[in-house]
Amino acid sequence: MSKVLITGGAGFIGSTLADKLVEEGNEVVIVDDLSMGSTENIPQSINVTFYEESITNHFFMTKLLITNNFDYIYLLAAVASVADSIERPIETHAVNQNANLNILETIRKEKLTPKKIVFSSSAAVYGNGPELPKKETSSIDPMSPYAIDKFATERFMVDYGKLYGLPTVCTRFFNVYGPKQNPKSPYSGVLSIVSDCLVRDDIFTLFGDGSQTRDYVYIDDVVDALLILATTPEAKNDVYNVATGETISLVDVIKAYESASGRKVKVVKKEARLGDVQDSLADITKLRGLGYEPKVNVTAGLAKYWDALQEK
Ligand code: UD2
Repeated sequence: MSKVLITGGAGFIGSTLADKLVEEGNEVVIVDDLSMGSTENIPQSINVTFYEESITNHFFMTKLLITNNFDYIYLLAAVASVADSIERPIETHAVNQNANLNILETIRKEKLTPKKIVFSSSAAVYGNGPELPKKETSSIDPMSPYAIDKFATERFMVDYGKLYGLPTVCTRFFNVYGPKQNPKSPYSGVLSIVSDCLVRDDIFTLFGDGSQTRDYVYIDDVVDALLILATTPEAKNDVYNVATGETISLVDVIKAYESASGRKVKVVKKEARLGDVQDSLADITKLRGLGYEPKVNVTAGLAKYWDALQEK
């Protein structure tokens, strides 16, 4: 049994990871300010402790880290909105970078001994470069405060490893989807918005012509990737794409969702969003080298997603 900290553990990815870790008999501590997450997502178990706190509360975080000396630390808390970071760059910087740096500093200064610190970064760091698929060595071009903070924090993670010997690893998530993803913001993952429209019979606004492609990765594969990265000692002080290595256009993914749900999506078209990336696709050779293999293709993933929504 390991003692695990998940920041952002009430959110979409963090809470699904928590489900899995609890199922495997681990003790899980969650810190989440509920800005995007929800207590409903958190697994009900005596092995879960939940603190409603922001990771920017340095005093709280420092004390928590020292008292627990966690085996594994997953840093998933973030203001995960590019638009928000453009509106409020200083506030989002405090969460997306400074709070994580404080965690690293506490671990270093207090000589804590986690087996792994996993930081969640984003495909946003690649920006709009033409090279496809994106390899971890592809050029990066962070185009928003969000992407800048993700990239800079990756560097802190990697270099805290090299400078001070902390075992860190970073994930560059592509388009993660699945149950528990919060559709409430217009900048939420598109498949959570489509799901919400299907459930409520609302109209879905499609930005652009629908030909834009993404590498949509199902949440269960993402949880697998996180566990592999945490428990593989060679995955250290490095960065990994987390995706499927497959791409599909927005119109096609909507069609696939219509087949999976047996419903029609009502679509209204609008101008493409400013700064929208046309195509995104990951090269996942590096993660595959650690034994990762995505198991859920888009057809299967959308069927699972729809089933989960029906159960709710
Ligand atoms: C993802 C990230 C974003 C940033 C970006 C970097 C998510 C949710 N977003 O944006 O934070 O890291 O990658 O490249 O992971 N769309 C619609 N209607 C809607 C919503 C979206 O047509 O109501 C379109 C949108 O314009 C885009 C596509 O769907 O072309 C996917 O949108 P998204 O926000 O899910 O993901 P993405 O890759 O643009």
